[in-house]
Amino acid sequence: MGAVSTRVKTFAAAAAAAGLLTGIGACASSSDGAAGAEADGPTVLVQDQRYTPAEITIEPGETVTWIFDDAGTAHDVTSVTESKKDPKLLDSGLLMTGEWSFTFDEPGVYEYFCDAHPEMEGTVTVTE
Ligand SMILES: [Cu+2]
Repeated sequence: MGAVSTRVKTFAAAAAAAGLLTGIGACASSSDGAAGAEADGPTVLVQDQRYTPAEITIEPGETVTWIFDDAGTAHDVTSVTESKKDPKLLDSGLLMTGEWSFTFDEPGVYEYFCDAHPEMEGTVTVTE
């Protein structure tokens, strides 16, 4: 029995060395990052008075989900527009918790900021 379990451990070590377990590790860590969220796609964490990551690049049709979690401070996601009269593509409204998602169908560079904290800025780049 002792010999068998030794062989099993050896196999696991060999598999890890061969990179077979690397993919599993990567999956586990990415789902940890989205813990508590059901978002299926790129996410931006709204925390510590900033967006993380502040710049994100996606493909057309992808949905970005902002996760609001800043210890009771409300933030939003508002499009930067040339004039205040321009319609805002992104306008999440102020949120302290929860999520807000937007699906980007058209290629382009979408700049946004927090209406309550204009120094908070982020960019979503949608590739061609
Ligand atoms: Cu804010």
